[in-house]
Amino acid sequence: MNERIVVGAALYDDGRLLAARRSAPPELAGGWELPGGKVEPGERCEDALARELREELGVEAEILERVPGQWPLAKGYALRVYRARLVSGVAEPLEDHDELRWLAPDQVWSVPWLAADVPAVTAALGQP
Ligand code: 9L3
Ligand code: MG
Repeated sequence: MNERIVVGAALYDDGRLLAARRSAPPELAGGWELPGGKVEPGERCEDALARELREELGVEAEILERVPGQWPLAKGYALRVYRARLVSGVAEPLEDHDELRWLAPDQVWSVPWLAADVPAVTAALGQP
């Protein structure tokens, strides 16, 4: 069976974690997520994530280690998360998001994360 994988980034800069508010689709709009997207056929997860961060945020990021675990999404997809480090660029909501926030450690739970992202963020925080 084909694995339908969505990759998300626990993207850090200066100790802060990036949260992105979705603007689409309607059922997810307003929810906050770790930015990322679908892995294309034949694409490495790390390459897909770097591509998505370029497309969605306009930044270059170094993709670091995978956060252990995998979390179910709609339509048979599963979310995998990698820690990542901002290398260059200023993150902007170019695609699929209408707001970004860099969250200090004590602010991480100040946004309403999408349900699927709550366990993923929890797991990502477990690896400081
Ligand atoms: N999704 C959930 N949490 C995330 C990401 C990156 C994606 N952190 C869900 C939203 C969509 C699906 O995965 O239903 C595909 O994501 P995208 O390609 O629309 O970003
Ligand atoms: Mg996306």
